[in-house]
Amino acid sequence: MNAQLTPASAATNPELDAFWMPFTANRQFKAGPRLLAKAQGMFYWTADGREILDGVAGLWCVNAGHGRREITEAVTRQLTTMEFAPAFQMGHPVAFELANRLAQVAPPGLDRIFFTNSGSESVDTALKIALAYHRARGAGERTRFIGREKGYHGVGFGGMSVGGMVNNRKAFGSSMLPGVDHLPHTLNTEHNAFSRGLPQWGVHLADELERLIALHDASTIAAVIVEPVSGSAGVVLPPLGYLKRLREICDKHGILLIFDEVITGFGRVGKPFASQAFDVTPDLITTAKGLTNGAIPMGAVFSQRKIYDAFMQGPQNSIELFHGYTYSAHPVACAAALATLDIYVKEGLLTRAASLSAHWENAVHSLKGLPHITDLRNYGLIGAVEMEPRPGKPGARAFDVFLKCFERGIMVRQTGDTIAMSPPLIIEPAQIERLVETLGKVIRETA
Ligand code: PXG
Repeated sequence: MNAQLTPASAATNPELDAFWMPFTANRQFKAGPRLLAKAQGMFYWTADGREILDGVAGLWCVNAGHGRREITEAVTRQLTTMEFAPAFQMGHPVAFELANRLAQVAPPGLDRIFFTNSGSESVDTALKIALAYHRARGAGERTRFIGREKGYHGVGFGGMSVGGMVNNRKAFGSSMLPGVDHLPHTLNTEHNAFSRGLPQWGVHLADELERLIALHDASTIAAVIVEPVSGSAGVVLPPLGYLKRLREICDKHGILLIFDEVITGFGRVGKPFASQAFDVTPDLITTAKGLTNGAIPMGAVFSQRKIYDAFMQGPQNSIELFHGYTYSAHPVACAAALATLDIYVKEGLLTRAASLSAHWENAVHSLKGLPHITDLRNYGLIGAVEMEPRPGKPGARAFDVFLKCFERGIMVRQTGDTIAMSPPLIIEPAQIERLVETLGKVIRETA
């Protein structure tokens, strides 16, 4: 670690200038940087040696905890054997092995896997597959997408367009996909504040899809894309029965249903995928993050076999889908994902959140009554604390809580006036206590 990059000297440190940081208040950060230098298990350590309990699995990705030796070894082995191989008109065994393994944990029927390098790429890939699928079946006029307010589907032009987080859209003017409409979001603190688990109220919000279909006509709509549980917008849960209702409406009108499981995939909600937890099977699932435990960038789109099969026509030597990335099925990423899956299966991590969720729920809801808390939400190993905004300063209160939490040795996420938590799935009950108690103390102090 470069000694010059310590927080004490960083305020005027020109070494911090060149990195244009993503989704970050660059000037605020560079005036008082929060530098992480090391990680193991449930913890990070800062550049100046402080231990930080990881309450967000990095960014919802390090599900098996940090520093997993098996992943390091698999990556090292693959790098020394073959660091790269093209996946265009060529193949390598690790990619096929990984796809087969993923097909085994996928919800029924979603056993055709397209590899990408991130959640954003997975989303753009799924949207393109949806368009091309309809076209391949003679329904090329199905070009519209329906997303949802507060949805987050990454930052590509496709994902941004179907997404519904205003700040992620407004600087980019009209440069959105045409023909996109949005369902209303399902966050309602008037009816559902302090719900434990899924909110009871709001299944009727799915019927808004019928309204949008009536407006645009089903024959123009390719797909509906939603996160089963949205994370980035501050943890928005589906009301009981809501996702099933969406599925029914899509089926009725021949519209594909895409679940964006970039955060819910790989055990976050107590089953391998949220699709299984909610017992709703979409046509396409987008994933990334937990796929490789965050160790190497990788994403994957899970497709119903019927969709893949619809492409397998025409001359044998013609390319069926004109889409892919240089690093699709990168061998090192594949090796990381295989080692990650081994850990998940061996340690029962794809379902561990289910056994911890009652404890987690009680811990999160123990914060009820603290100053300025307007809602608490939880599902699987996801939790959110919603705070009343300071007058005229949206986001300021939760940002202060986030900063102070870091000083006190826990890492949480702030979005708007919501604090979100999504710890590694290896978290122990005593660490849940520590996380939530520290957060509670900070909230009291910040009041
Ligand atoms: N879809 C969903 C549902 C996501 O949550 C993406 C797509 C994009 O993935 P990439 O790999 O392109 O970033 C995401 C990303 C947060 C947070 O704190 C969430 C994400 C990213 C960064 C922060 O909630 N999700």
